[in-house]
Amino acid sequence: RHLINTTASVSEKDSIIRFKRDVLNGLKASPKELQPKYFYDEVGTELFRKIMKLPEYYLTDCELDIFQHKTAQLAKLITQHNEEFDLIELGSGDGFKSKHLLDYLFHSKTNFTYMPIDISKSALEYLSESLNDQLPGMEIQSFQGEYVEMLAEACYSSKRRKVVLFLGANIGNMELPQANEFCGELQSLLSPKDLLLVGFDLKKDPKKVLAAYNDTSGITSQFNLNLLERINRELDADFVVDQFEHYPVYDPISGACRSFLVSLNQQQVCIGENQIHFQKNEVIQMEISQKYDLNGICDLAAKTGFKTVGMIADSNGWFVDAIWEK
Ligand code: AVI
Repeated sequence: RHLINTTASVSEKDSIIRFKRDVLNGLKASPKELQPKYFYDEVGTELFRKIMKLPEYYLTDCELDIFQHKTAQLAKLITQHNEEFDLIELGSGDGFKSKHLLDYLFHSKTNFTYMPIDISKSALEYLSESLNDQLPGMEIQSFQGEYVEMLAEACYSSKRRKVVLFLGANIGNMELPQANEFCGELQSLLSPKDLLLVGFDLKKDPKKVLAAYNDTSGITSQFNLNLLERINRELDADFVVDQFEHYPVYDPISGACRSFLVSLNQQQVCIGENQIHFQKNEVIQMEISQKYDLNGICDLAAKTGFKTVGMIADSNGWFVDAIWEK
């Protein structure tokens, strides 16, 4: 029987309070910043689906290539101890990559429960429904909320070995010290022999990287600007969105690809009872998409208490899924 139940971390009212607090703190800071986790309301989730289909946005195709064509290799690595396990996915989205692995495991009669965690309620609903159709009988328990909080919940309800998936180069949306801290937190929630599989986008031709965040059809620009629209919708604000312009940059040495919104004029924005002032050309830092090299990945594992047990790359060698054991 299909088991779907969703645990949510905070009430809708609390999440609005957190959103407002983070937005105001970010816009009162210098330089101004907004947190990329807030991109993913319903409109943003839909725009990100479009980004993943863009010809310039190679990341998704690369990781899909791994999940589609190296499924047996992946499955072998994660089922190595031949025990039942819980497969927890952080930031599952619509799960279209992991579905290849789920399908493989399900049809090879592996005993596991799939536990997707996502900030987006609509993505989780869509995922549960589609899995219900495609893999009827697979056990699913979903968790809506922030990664670490919900992973703690998932670990609390899991009584078996755990395999945690963190795909899509989501780790790239953290600054390096934050990624260290995050992996350390995951490590402390896991038990010896549990696994963590992390997707990393690799450093490559800088033009290729930059183009992925500067598509000619302007979807990535809309994706960034949607956060201002979301603030207008949810926090009673009055951003004039066409007074801001998307500006991405890539530094091939550090591997940091960053996106900014530039204020095209001096302007004043109200967010509820708060006023935020923008100088002409002042920027809001929106997102980092960090690119790694193999040494950086092994370093991160070692520093946070993991042993690298596998690295699977796509056929171009642009992206890797690293498998780490606690
Ligand atoms: C979700 N994350 C890994 C994407 C990335 O590539 O950093 C988000 C994104 N931002 C702009 N395009 C895609």
